[in-house]
Amino acid sequence: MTLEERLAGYIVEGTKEGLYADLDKALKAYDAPLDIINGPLMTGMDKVGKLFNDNELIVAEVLQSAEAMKAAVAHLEPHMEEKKDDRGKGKVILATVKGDVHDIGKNLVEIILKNNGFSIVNLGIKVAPNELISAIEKEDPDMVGLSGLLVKSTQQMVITANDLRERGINIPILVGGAALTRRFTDTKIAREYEGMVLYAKDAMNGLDIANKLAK
Ligand code: B1M
Repeated sequence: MTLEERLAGYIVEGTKEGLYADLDKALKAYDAPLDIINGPLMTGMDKVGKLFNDNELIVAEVLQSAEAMKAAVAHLEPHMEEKKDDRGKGKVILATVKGDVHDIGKNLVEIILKNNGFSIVNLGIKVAPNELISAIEKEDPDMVGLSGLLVKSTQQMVITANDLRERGINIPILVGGAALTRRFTDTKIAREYEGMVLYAKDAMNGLDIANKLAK
């Protein structure tokens, strides 16, 4: 088996045995740690999603895959280049929306933004609009980042945007997650909001957008 196949395999099998040694090999073989995440590890996660969809995996097994993915990302994080001369680009509040527990993508966004000069307040998962509003009023962030992977989470983002607008909040909102599209963002979420709503297809795209806003 190739290194790529083994790395994807750890995620599919939900095992950490051998994972760290192979990640260290990958760190030498790849240009950047993020390429390992976006490459073989995501290939493994996509396979998990397909197997789960076809009823070939149960939730408990997917949870183990998620644990393996989190362990891999945690192992790679210290190797990500930190742009130390680039501090103080602004504060971002991150949350997975109400009703949704998926947080691997959101936490990846946190790592990438943090390593590129943003200060992050991560509210965690299943964050209701009122919780988000309280945090915005307390923290006074420059941007809010919402994540959600379920189809119903896209609707929850519409509700959240509406609640923020009703509260008079209009800071930029960055949205991302597998079930979301740019079209849905522009036609459904942005319509409910006064300020900007920006769609990010992945964490790096989220960084590009945050960087543009910080200028
Ligand atoms: Co769930 N799950 N899950 N799951 N799960 C999906 C999303 C699903 C597509 C699987 C499938 O059926 N094929 C499906 C959703 C169906 C739908 O609505 N369309 C699904 C389902 C059905 C469910 C449950 C309902 C299952 C059940 O209980 N019967 C349940 C829901 C619970 C709930 O939320 N209320 C559930 C539970 C779980 C676990 C807990 C077991 C686990 C999550 C563990 C965790 O996150 N701590 C889990 C997992 C792991 C998945 C899959 C397999 C992988 C998700 C993942 O972590 N990907 C997923 C299938 C899939 O996506 N292939 C699936 C890796 C991660 C890095 O990618 O989060 O997409 P992702 O982030 C990407 C981009 O989306 C983007 O950047 C990242 C890449 O750089 N991005 C942002 C994300 N957020 C962003 C925010 C931004 C910017 C970019 O700015 C703020």
